[in-house]
Amino acid sequence: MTGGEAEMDRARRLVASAERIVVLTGAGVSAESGVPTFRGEDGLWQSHRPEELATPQAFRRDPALVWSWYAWRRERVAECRPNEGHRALARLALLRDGVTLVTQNVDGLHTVAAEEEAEKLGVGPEPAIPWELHGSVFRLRCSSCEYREEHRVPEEPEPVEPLHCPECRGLLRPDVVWFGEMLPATALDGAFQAAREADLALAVGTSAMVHPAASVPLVTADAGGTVLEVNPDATPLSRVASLALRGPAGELLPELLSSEVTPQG
Ligand code: BJW
Ligand code: ZN
Repeated sequence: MTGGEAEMDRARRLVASAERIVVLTGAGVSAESGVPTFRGEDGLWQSHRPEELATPQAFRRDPALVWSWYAWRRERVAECRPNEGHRALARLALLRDGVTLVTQNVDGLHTVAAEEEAEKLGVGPEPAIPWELHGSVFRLRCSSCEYREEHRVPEEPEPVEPLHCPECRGLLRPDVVWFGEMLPATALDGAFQAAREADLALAVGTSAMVHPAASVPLVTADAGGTVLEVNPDATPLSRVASLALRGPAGELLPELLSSEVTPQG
């Protein structure tokens, strides 16, 4: 057995022996679907400054700039499909009890995978729908009131200026979480409760730089659980991880989870 095979074998045993698993994903899980990451060599932050685009101050300063950047990303993401990594995680959550998916991604690809894999298995998708800690580019919310709406890519080109709220005429904005903003309370509570109860945290494709999301696996570790990382590169989580599988999630997750996600009998 090579080093890589021995590690995969250990990782598979960790998954098999865990009663409750919390999975935290980041942009890397969608990289093989064609969604750009944030901090890598080809990441979005190489060509865009986060503080000019992903803060409430940026939106107040130049709403049209922020609006059009998200319209561009929404169009790009709408063309992407879940990869084998999303699908393996969806099947894990659908076929085993005690699995909670938590994502920082705003691309909705875990939900598409949940719906498509659930349909193949003839079950409901709910157990594989993730807690979305940073929102979704496919929803808008009002910057002044509580109004929210679904927002798919329109047939016509997107307007270049933000739309207005039908209830209060305030500016609509993407329903994502910018730096300095609170995360949605229900998702945050769901994620951290799962993290406290889990005996295994699987951290996939996240640089683990952005808190509080990056604390999810740390909470599991603090409660005595094990952390398993899937990422081509080391991250701040690597020091608490019992094991790291180094490589792309779209290849490693199906291998890691194959015995879990193949329906028996
Ligand atoms: C692969 C791969 C392959 C490649 N397979 N892997 C504690 C300490 C210091 C600062 C803070 C702290 N707590 C809070 C803060 C402040 C701040 C923060 O964390 N700052 C740090 C950056 C220093 N946090 C916040 O502001 C948060 N809010 C908050 O704390 O509110 C509290 C509050 C209290 C009281 C009043 C008010 C507020 C909010 C954070 C919101 C983050 N938003 C963004 C944008 C979302 C919308 C959008 O998409 O535009 O979320 S930023 C961006 O980073 C996005 C991501 O979800 C997030 C994480 O990035 P992720 O997913 O890890 O991606 P990358 O690109 O960083 O990494 C990709 C990884 O994949 C790499 O490791 C690759 O190696 C790997 N990879 N290919 C597997 N094929
Ligand atoms: Zn409003």
